[in-house]
Amino acid sequence: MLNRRDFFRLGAAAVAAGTVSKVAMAALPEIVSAEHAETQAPPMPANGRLYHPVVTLNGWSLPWRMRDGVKEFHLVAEPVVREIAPGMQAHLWGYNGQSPGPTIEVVEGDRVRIYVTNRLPEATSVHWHGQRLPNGMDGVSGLTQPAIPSGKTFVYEVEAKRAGTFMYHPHADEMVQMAMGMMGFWVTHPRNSDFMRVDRDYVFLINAYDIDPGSYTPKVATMLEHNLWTFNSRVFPGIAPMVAGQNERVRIRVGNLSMTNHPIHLHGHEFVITGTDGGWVPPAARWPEVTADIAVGQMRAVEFIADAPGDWAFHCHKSHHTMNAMGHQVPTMIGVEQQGLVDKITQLLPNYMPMGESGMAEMGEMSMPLPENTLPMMSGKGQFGDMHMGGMFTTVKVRAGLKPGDYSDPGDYRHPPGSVAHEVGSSDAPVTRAPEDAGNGHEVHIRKPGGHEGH
Ligand SMILES: [Cu+2]
Repeated sequence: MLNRRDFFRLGAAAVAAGTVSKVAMAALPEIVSAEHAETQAPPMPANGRLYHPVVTLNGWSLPWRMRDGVKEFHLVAEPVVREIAPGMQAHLWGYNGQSPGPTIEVVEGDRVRIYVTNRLPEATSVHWHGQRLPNGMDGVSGLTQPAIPSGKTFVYEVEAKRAGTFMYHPHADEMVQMAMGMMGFWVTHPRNSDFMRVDRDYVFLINAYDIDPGSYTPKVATMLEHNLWTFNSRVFPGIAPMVAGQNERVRIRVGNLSMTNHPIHLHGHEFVITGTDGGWVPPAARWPEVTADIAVGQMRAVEFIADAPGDWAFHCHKSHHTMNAMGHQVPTMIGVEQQGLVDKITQLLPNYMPMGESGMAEMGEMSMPLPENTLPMMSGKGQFGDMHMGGMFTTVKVRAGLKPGDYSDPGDYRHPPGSVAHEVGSSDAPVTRAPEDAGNGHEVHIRKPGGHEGH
């Protein structure tokens, strides 16, 4: 966790490079960029109505300028280099230095003016997904406005009509621009800052990329067979943990702008769905879940009391989505002896990625050569060893005694003595056959065949 101030760079030099005249640009709000993918601690609002800011996972919120009672933001659509996880960078398109773009936070009733400068090589627009606004501010190029040409700045003016959770993304060459990472989060906080108050309020977007091992730019025509399944354009182990003090009320808001649904699963707690793109769910209509399936174009806000200390897994339940770059045409190699062949094959095919012969867990151990700028298919070390995870996986770290507003990683959970699953003395333990199978009602002890060490 780094202070957001460390990352702000006033973009005066970059502004001058655009085709908008310096005189016109001088009237625009300054351009603020983020240069790193670290989660930036949320500041309290500097002016305007009070609200309790959200924490954008591996992201940040865009500062505004207050002018004549209007909150003015400046988004810049531009090519960016995003670190997907340590060891891999992707050449994406995004906003203000990163993909996804910064989170926009306003309060119900705010008048909002958003300048959008296009530094992409093609026209774009911004659609404010889920908002009540004048039709001409809806951002659908061709339908509600001309597209924003390269080098030009357009302005959107809206009133934040409804509190809730929203997203923004282009509605111009959408397939390409969203596959390249153009999207962001928008939160309209309730006018009464105590309404639906929580202690921690996390937000992130679900997205996905198809970047061949050894390359940097997503293949934009891929519809489903992506090889990087991401939360806010990050994969495990690059996704920040969500920390919570014990017994705090936690909200996690997830928007899905990928091309398939994602059943998002939390360990160790039950949650309720308190919000969708359409608004807050009335208390009587909420039901408990441990997995929320989030369809394409949907947003879900889930809430729970973080009453169980620990490092709890939080992930997409599609097991292929908790892995990193892998070919999807790979043969199953379980049982095939290949260790001696790898070096010879690599001489012929430098990008060859051997697949496991006793399952795929060994893929995480990096004993095999990888092309440059490629993450292992699954990796991540926990305090007890390899985790064999990648993609859409992170943790909710619940600790007693965390200070409000402290979002730093508390490290590994220290388990109370005797509370961790452990090996028992013998793998030849007797197995008790169920009474109905035993015929005469007596317990029958069967030895397990082989007597191998079990996993
Ligand atoms: Cu998924």
